[in-house]
Amino acid sequence: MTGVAARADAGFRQVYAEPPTGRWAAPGRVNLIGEHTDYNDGFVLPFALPLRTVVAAAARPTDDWTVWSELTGETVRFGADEVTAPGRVTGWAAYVAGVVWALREAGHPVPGAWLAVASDVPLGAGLSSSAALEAAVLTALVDLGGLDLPAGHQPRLAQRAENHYVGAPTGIMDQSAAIRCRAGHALFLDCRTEQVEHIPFDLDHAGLAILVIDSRAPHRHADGEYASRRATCEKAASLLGVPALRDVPADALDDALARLPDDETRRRTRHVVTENQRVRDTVTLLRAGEIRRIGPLLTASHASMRDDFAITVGEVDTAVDTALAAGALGARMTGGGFGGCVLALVEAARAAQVGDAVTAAYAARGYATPTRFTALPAAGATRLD
Ligand code: GAF
Repeated sequence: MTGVAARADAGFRQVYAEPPTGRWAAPGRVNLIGEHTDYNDGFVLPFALPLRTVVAAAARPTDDWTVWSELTGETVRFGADEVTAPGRVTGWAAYVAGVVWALREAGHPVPGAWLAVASDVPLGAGLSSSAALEAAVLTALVDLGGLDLPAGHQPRLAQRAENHYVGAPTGIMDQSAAIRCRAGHALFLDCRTEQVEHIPFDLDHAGLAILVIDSRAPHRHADGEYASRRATCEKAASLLGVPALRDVPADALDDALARLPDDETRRRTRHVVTENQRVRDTVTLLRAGEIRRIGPLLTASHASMRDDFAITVGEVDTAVDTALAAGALGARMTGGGFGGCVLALVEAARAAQVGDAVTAAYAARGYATPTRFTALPAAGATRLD
C-alpha cells in the first residue's frame, strides 16, 4: 500500500491502536463541460481525477462515530444526538456527520464507526474535495453496514448531506462524479433523471491531454454568488412557466429571453440554455471519437461563463486566454467559479509549453504562481485492496 491509502491506514492505526477493516476511496473531479446546469435539471460531463480521498474504517458496536483527519490532525467524535438534525457538527467533520445523518434519515441502519481520512484532492481548488469526502465516507459506511443502497441512489443522498447538513446549495454533479465515474470515460449525466452514459474519452490514443491549471485565485464571496445565481435561474424558470431552465429548448431561446424582465436574468438564462446545448454537442462529438473538435465548445463555454453568467475572475480568464494563445485546442474554467481551476485541451506534446506560458503570464500580472497537472479520467468511489 502506498500514497494516500497508506497515510489513511497509518493514521487509523495510530489513532485507534488497531488495523482498519478496509480502505475506501473516492476521487475529485473536473467538469469537462456543463457548468451551473446541474441545479437547473440539465446536463453535465465531468470525469474523475486520479486524486483521491481515502477513508480507512472499521465498524463499532456503539451508536457513535469518531473521525480523524490527516489535514487538521484533529479527531472529532459525534453521537446519535448530533445526527438527529442538521448543523450540530460543524467544520470539516460536518461532511462526515452529514452523510451519517442523511443515511439515517433515509432509514438505513448506519453502523457506528471509527474513521481516518487522508486526501490528495486539494481543498478550495474547485476539484470537489467535499464530494470526494462525502463519497468515500458513504461508500465505507454502506459496505461496513451491508446497507441496501445501490450506487445509482448514493449521489442524491450525499447531495442531501451537503445541502441540508453542511448547508451548501449545490447540485448533484460532484457527488455523481465522485461515485459514478468510470476510468477512461467522461460521465454524461442527465441531472433530472440521473441517467448516465459513460462516454469513452481516450485522450492518450488521440495524442491529447487535459491540462488542469489551479488559478489559485482566492474564492471571493463564492458561496453567496453561487446561491444568487441559483436563485436567479429558479426565478427565470418560474417567470417562463417551466419547472427548470432545462425545459427551455435552445431553438426557443430568443422567445424565452424576450419574456424576461431584465438584462441580468436574460444573460443567466442564456448561459444555462446554451451550456446545456454545448454539453449535448460535446457528447455527440465524443461519441463519434472526435475529441479534437470539442475545443471550440470548451472555449465557448468559458466565454458564456465570463460574459453571461459572470462567474470568472481575472486569474482564470488569463489562464484561458494564455492557454489558447499558446496553442490549446480549447480551454475553460471548471467548477463553481470565482477562482478554482481551468482546464485546457492540448496536444500532449505541448502541455508543458502551454503550462509554462500561463505561469509566465501570471508572473507578468503579479498573480500567485499557478500549479498544474495533466489528468486522465479515473474511476469513481471504490473499496481498495
Ligand atoms: C459546484 C457545485 F457543487 C456543483 O453542483 C455545480 O453546480 C458546479 O459548482 C457548477 O457547475 O461544483
